[in-house]
Amino acid sequence: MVDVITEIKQLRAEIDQHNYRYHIQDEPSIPDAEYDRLFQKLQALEKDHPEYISDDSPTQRVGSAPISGFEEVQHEMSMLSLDNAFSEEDLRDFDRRVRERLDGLLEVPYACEPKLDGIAVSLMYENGELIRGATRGDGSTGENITHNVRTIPSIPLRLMGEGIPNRLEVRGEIYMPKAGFNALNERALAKGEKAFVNPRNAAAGSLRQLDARITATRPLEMCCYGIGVFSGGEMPDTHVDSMQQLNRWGFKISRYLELVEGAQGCFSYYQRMAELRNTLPYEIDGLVFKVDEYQLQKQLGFVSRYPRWAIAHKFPAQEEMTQVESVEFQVGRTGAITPVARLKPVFVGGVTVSNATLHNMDEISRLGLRVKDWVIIHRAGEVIPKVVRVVVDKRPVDAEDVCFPQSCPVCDSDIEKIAGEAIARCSGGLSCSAQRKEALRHYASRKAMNIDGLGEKLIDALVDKELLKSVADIYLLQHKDIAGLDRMGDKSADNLIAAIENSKSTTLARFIYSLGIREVGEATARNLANVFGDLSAVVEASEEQLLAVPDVGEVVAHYIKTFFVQVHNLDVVTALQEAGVHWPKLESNNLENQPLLNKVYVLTGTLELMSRDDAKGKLQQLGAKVSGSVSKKTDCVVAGPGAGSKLAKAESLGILVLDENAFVSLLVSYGVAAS
Ligand code: D41
Repeated sequence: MVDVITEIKQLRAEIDQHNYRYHIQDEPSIPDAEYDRLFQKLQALEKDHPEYISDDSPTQRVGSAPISGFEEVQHEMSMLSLDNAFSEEDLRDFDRRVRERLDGLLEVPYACEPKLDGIAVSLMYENGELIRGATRGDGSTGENITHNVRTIPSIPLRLMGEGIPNRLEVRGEIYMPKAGFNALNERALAKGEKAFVNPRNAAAGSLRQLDARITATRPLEMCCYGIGVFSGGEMPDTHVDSMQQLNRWGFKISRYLELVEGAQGCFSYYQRMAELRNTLPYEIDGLVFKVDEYQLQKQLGFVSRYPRWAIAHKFPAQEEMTQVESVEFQVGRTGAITPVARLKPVFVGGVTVSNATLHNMDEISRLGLRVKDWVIIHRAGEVIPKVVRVVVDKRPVDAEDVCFPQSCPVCDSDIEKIAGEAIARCSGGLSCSAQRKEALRHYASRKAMNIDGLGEKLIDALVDKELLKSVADIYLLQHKDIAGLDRMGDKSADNLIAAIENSKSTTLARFIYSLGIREVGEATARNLANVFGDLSAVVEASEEQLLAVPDVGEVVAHYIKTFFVQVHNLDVVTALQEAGVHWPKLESNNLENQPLLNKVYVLTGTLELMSRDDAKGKLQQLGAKVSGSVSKKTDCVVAGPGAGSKLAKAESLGILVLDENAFVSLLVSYGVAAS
């Protein structure tokens, strides 16, 4: 039987090890329940033997009693700032200055890392033990936040491993991951409290607590970016080696830390990270490039507060301010009435934005938005721009409340709003020209019946002239109806008639998709076609039978059933078939015939033997899901030439990667022809 203190120490070491695996390496080694048992055991032993409680015990992270105020901390070595580069040219200038000062060195090795959007801090360790945490402040004086940093799980209370120096100052960024930020705000709103504006403010607010028990409930993380004071040990020679050493001592470092050669290496890193930016679980506002070798850093020195050996390359802003000129209401394909903000054009996230959806009235109330308000627009990656908040301080005196229309703004039909649902709908159905236009647009779209030339403007004109009352009317159109409309010449009219004729020969999956049943997207349509094999089986299927189809849940099953019991819908389906729309008969494919059922595939790079849409269709036919981004859930990545960050990510996660030839062989092995 070991004595209590030995048992306590063993438990602490074991828990620290699991913490390290979980928070630093991102690879939990035991289930949460098992971890909780170890933790409770340690807590119980410490309760019985309070004389053995020590500051570095993992049980001591819950937060101590409130302090009365923040003390000032003088940094022993000042914490420098970062100069910014906003363009490729700025970065080239930086690299040129570096090389000039290094006697014309041709290629400088740079350490590259993401620039986390958080709060810079300094952590002081003496003989391996955390003795002080401080904010960067103005670089020479910060605030003592030891009580708060001690609650952050990715900050070690005691260093682990070999070669620990007598004194070590670790510098890094404390930030709040996006998911934790969203959850925190949801909790705040549910309690009627104010939400934080962004993850950075939430992190700052959490560190500014006098009561560490509050900080302990905030999802904060820390990632290291440098070393300050270092004595009584052997300091590595380069930035990358130092970071790896810190990682072995128990700190989190960026998984994207990389060593590249010269400005060209920095650009290529920039390109890859810009693509990854929106898929990261935390916000970054740019990248940091650092001359890797300390010897060279020393030679370069610094000017005022900026080191000459490092630069931050900022990404284009994803948030900008602009003014709402008006709020209009659009009617969608399913009658949903959506408020849209018309904005003074603003350049954000790489494009000029002049409209942003406001989703529904609840969203407008949540934002507290009035017409003429100044607002913050967020646009990240390819997503639709969003109004994230109103700048109330800038509200003009003549700002007006937004009035929801009393009837459909297009056809004047009554508006229906189901209690508890945020969305209001026009009750006019296909008698509402807006809904008819949307239904026609959807029917003719590329992934539906693919009628080239039947675009938005032409549909508007044909509906306004009452030539198109339903999608079936498309097949009654004649040359004379079209020529002369919307700048259509004879030739374009001929082409359109030919495209309409061509569209008659289609597939069952496309046909089902083109009907525009609520929530039935391409993948669901394909699954319905595969499972039922022919249209009458889909029309007649019960809700239970529909539920057996991959991707179809109760709500979707209900929408499908509702669609096919309505006589006017069945009339349109019959009219389309009578007009000559047809598809090859499919063998009804029960679920066992989908060998890739629920497997997640990602396509990247250029495919040379087939189009991306074809590859996607074939995978879906075999039951696979095709996703746009690589994650731990991905089963396989098909990579053609030019594949970039997705391929790199797949390789780093150890996911199966196929080139196009191997992919074609796979298809053939499942009886699917390559073209
Ligand atoms: O991720 C960051 N925010 C980050 C900040 C980083 N990756 N590296 C940094 N490196 C430095 C130098 C080169 C001065 C050691 C930094 C910062 N500084 C920094 N953060 C706030 C002020 C300066």
